[in-house]
Amino acid sequence: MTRLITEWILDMEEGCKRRDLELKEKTGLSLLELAAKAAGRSPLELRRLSGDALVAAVPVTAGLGVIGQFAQSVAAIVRSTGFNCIVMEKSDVNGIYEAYTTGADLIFIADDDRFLAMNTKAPKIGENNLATAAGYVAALEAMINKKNADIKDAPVLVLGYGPVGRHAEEILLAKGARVTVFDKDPFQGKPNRPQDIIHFPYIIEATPESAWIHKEMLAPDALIAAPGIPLGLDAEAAEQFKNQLVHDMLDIGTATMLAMAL
Ligand code: PYL
Repeated sequence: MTRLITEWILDMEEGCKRRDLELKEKTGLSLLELAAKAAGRSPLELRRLSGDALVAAVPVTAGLGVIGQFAQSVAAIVRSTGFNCIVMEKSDVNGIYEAYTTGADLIFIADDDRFLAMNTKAPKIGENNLATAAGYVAALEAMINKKNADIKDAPVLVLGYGPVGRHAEEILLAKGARVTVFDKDPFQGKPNRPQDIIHFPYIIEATPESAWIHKEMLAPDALIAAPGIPLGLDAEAAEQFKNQLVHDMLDIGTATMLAMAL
């Protein structure tokens, strides 16, 4: 998993709104609608919950420590879906206690290994790898549906067999897609055939490699949902495919965690 850096999430407040509009254009769904779809919830139910739910983001100093603006970015994403979200001043266990005693219904916390949304009232939890995979598969499916096609029996290529890629494979198979996985690590037991990427119309790009996919490696009408950070497409490919590409640093994973855990 790539560790975020502050410069990638600095514009989260205003960036959220712009990305939400772009998501609606590409998928027909707002971030909240996409998260609800990914979590198997109804957007109306989530909107009803947003009226009185309180969400908290607690900075965590464990391991490599706090990432500047991480908790603030989580809060900005949660607020953009219509929920009230506070960033606790205290960190770690003290911050969790402060959030709990303030009455938070959901607490977002992340160390270097795990990013969670913990429900304080019910045994429900949002976990970022699973939520990101579900959110991006839902985005790919929505883009496919927008072209009057169906993900069932569709050939989908998953690039990268890490935690997100594995969850994406499982979710895609459950939807009846025909899944192929490429990974460059021979120990993952998956082939690595970059030259064959061009044969796939639908792609989940879940590698931590930056700018390794060039425009001539992609089918012209390819639809790409890219949870991997940094983005695997190089700048030229990202520009050429910008209307067929869904990618962000934190938004879809965080919103889907919220929908899964509330
Ligand atoms: C959750 C993100 C998505 C991609 N990589 C994951 C990452 O950067 N994890 C580390 C998060 C550390 C947060 C730090 C803080 O500011 O609370 N402990």
